[in-house]
Amino acid sequence: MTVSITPTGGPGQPDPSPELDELYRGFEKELLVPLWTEIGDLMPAEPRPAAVPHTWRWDALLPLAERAGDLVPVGRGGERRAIALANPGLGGAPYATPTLWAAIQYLRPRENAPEHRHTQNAFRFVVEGEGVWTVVNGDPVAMRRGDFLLTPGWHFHGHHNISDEPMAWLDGLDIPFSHSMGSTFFEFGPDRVSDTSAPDRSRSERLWAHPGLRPVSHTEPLPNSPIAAYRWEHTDAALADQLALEDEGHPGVLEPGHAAVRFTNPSTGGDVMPTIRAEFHRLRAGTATATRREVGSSVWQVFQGTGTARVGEREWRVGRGDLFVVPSWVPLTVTSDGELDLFRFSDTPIFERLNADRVHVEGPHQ
Ligand code: 1HN
Repeated sequence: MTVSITPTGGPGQPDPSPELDELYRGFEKELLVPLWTEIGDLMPAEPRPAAVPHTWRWDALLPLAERAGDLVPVGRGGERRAIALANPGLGGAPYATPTLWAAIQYLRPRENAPEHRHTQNAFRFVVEGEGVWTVVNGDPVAMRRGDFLLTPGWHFHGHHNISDEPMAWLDGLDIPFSHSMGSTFFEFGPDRVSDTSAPDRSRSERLWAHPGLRPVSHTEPLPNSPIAAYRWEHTDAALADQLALEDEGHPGVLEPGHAAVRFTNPSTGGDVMPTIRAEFHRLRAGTATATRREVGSSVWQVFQGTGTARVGEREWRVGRGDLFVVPSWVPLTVTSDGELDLFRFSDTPIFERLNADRVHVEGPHQ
């Protein structure tokens, strides 16, 4: 590894001279870099993320995942048939953003993906299909369309498909964050998921997923939500009720025509996991959101409906399953055609914890 110092000239910079060149070669030899040649890049007036706005089409992802299903086995070693979104601004790394991993994972009929655990936090979101159970610390959890499922860090987990149909879903993890911070641990579990029972509800849901009720045996705050699956019927009802309340003249929606809910940890009321925020948004037909910019990055997936996503200078028509990335501080506006449902996850809890979060909202563009 070498460093290379380039005089930048301009205000506050020393005049070029042979002595200055010699000083800079001395710095390079000792692996030293002065602030004054780097400050413009290191301290921009506002965030200048390396990640760029980008979209991935479900219609392109799914056939490739199916083909991977034909050609690539699932088992010990590779662990998962997961195919990551690589942001074009991040040098080919399998990272959607500098902190977040997003992948399509594919499991064929009767396949069984081995158990392991890692310190990265993970979730699944199901845009279509059913038939897979993910077993999290021994608790079998059904995966069905619209469900949001948690695998917090250091929980053993494996997946198995009990059905005659393949299933694809979205995986989200904080892998890039963990990798760049050097905080990753990983451990193999059994080579196959051994509990292949297929209960309708997980034990975690039976204990924790009753509205506004927590077991009195567990009153301490937990670092991760103990709810392994947030079911679509609850998310859908919460969004529908927000819009119905708006119709009746009562508050609750995020902004006119825009209902939004956040998945929370019932033991704290905070985010589901320490590094990942997850939300669901519903826009009435013909609604434009305000234009928001936020510190931290997010990934969105259209669940149903069609509309337009404008991210910075980019604009795409998006529909079911399509994913798009919003880098830090890049403005986002979403506009619906008919009713539009979107799942969103972000790294915001990291920045909130570090007191580095900022949000800027520009008036609605209705
Ligand atoms: C993992 O364990 C899963 O459990 C998905 O489904 C994606 C990417 C990197 C490392 C572990 C899963 C992963 C992963």
